[in-house]
Amino acid sequence: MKITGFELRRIAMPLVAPFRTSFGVETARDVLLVRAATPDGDGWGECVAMSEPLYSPEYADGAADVITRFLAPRLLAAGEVGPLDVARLLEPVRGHRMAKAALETAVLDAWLRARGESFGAYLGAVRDRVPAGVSVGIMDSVPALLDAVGGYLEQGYLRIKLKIEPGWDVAPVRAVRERFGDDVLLQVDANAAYTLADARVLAALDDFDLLLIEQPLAEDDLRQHAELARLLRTPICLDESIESAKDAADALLLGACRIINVKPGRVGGYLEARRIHDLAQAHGAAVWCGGMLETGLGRAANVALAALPGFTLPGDTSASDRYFAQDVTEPFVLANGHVAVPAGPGLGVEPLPDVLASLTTSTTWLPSA
Ligand code: NPQ
Ligand code: MG
Repeated sequence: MKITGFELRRIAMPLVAPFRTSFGVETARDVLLVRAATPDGDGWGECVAMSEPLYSPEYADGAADVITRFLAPRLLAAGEVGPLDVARLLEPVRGHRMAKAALETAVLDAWLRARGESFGAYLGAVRDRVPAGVSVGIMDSVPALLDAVGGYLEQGYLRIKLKIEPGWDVAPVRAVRERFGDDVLLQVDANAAYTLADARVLAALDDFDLLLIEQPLAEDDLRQHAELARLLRTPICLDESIESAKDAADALLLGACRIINVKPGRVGGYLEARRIHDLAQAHGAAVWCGGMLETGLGRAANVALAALPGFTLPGDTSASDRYFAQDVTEPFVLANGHVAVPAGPGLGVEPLPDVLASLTTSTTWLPSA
């Protein structure tokens, strides 16, 4: 497949409510979209980097720069490029996995659309819908949190994830358990806000029958996570620490985690994400699909990935309206707590042209030479 050019498009999406984590508060999602243009049609990829480097070292302006100057030129100079070629062609450039993932996804989408095959079919999905979890931000008060969780449970979400940080951990978890009972699937995510010196607070969470504790310690604290795991009954799940299938193998064999949050952007794309799925399955470890406040484009691919057989826990694959009043595609909706896996070619969804135009803040065309 010959790529005639890439279009980089920045869009600004207001959030329905501020989303607070241990690293900051977001009120809008600043998204970098990549469109791969080919003679057989277009493909879309969404870069999940935030506007600031707070979740990981990548950020949207940096991703746009590295794509423009170093990544897109390698693909545009390569002649015939298929989805399996992208990672190899980009491998000489260190890091920048979210930027690489956006390009690979755009190429894969164009290639699958041309073949009439869906993301789910290509990746190996075995379900036509996936159970939906929801990530609940840090709130100003416990009553406000209970209102938010109650609303999500009423909508049908099948699993609740509470964002935690030092000072907002045991009390909110206890309050949610007391109000909503022991049957709610409940887990927490610290986004690396603790150190091993906080082991006693984290061990206090063992009383609440959580599915997992996500990324309690810093991203490069693999050994410390293994040590913490020996002090807790609750399984540790890693998110930020896992940037590749190699990292996943190291973490599982070290005992640093028993569960992995798979985010395709963080690990360099859907093909590497599938390798982590395969590796975890062989190891008997559970994986689930994380979320980065994706638009319908990124959400479509995530939902397809979450339909693979080893994704045995509900993911952060929420409905579009968890984050956005207006999505760039037809919205993903909850039906009995599940989200449908798109069945059409490629991502199976397309940007709504008028909506896309109204949200766009800049467009850059990168032509092949
Ligand atoms: C996580 N996501 O699992 C992330 C972190 C996160 C759904 O909890 C803008 C863009 C704001 C990406 C806030 C969820 C974000 C973001 C949090 C990602 O750790
Ligand atoms: Mg996380």
